[in-house]
Amino acid sequence: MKKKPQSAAGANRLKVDSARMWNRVERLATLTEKNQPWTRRAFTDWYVRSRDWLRREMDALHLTVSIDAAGNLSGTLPGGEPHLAALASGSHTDTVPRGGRFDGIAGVVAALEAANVLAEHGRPLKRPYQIIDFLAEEPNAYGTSCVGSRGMAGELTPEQLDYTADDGSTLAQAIARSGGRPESLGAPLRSAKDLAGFVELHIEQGVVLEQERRDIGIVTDIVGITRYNFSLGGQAMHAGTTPMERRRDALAGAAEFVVAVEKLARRRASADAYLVATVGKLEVIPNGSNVVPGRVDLVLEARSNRDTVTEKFCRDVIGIAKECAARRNLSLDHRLVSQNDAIHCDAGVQTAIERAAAANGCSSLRMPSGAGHDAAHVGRLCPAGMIFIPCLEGKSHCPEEWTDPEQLACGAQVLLDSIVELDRIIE
Ligand code: HGY
Ligand code: MN
Ligand code: MN
Repeated sequence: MKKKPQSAAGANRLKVDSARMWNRVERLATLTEKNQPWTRRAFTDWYVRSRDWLRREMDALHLTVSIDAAGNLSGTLPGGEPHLAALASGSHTDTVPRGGRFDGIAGVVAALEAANVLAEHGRPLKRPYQIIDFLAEEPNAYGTSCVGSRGMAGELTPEQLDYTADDGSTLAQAIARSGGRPESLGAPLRSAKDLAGFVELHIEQGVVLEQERRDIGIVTDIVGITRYNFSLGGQAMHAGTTPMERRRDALAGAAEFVVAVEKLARRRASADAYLVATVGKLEVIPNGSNVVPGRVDLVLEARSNRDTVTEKFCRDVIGIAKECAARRNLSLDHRLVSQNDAIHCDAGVQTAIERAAAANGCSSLRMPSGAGHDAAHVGRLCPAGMIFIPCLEGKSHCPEEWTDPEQLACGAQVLLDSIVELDRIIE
């Protein structure tokens, strides 16, 4: 990022409206599957309704609203020099099953608030400012997470676009249903020519800021995430009449595999290589209490800030699966679902965030992200960074997820001031 000399970054005259933001958080929280708070899965009716609401909010601010080929919904506020590359902020509004009200949503609401304040002051930026709601950030019926931001970065593969959900539709069809143009995907949709910088606000989804009593996390790195589907095949049999030695129990094999994955991840995690591995999704077929499990489908994900560590871990885990299946006379299929490398956040963006936090009297801390984010993909197109705000006891991906209105307002003010600062210093 080419920058002008930094001047004293005083807190600027533009102030976010905390109550207005909180109203938007509460409005979005009503758009959820009933009796499963909070569940708004990508590509479902509730998700379509939440995007319709967001589009109306953008229209009300007279933003130029569009959906790109990857299905990302964006609103653009013109700048004083419209030919300049835009500055952008955003996140996602889809949730995990029975997730929270802030994961992704806080970033979209804060980005919208920045547009709201800028619009109220009649274009105080040189550059266009864009708010983006990225399509399907969470893993969904089509396997791949970060669908919209991967698509924007030109990272969606033909195999991922062909991935077929249980209802027989493909990811490409789901993107088209969301207003995208999957036939135009493949190359990056944006470049530094039209995107000068990107900042994403997100709840930390961890306990560091709360324990360190800091207001703002300045994200230094975002982990890479690799996801595999594994399918172990045995033989469904009567649970009462099949002696133990005659079984090919797919779930017993899967259980041994999952414990081995956990043990290996504990051994491989180290001070200089963050590594976590999880089997969070597992399906037993036919899943009857009196049937020896005939098949198990599971998803394994591994994350690290060092790509070579993830690669070796996944290779070794596949070896463990093959050995376990052979010993138990089970069949084994495995398939790579998605993979993205770790990314370093732009140093100039980190500095702008740090200065904006200081100008607002907010304490801050530089830290890595163990969660994946859309910024990890946008960061392959332009200088990108992230602002973390604390969340209660680090809880996330659960209904107990919480951040205070004051914490959200503090983060949104730092976001706005970072955007203003970047507009000033990027040449
Ligand atoms: O899974 C993640 O890291 C993100 O919350 N989708
Ligand atoms: Mn999430
Ligand atoms: Mn998220």
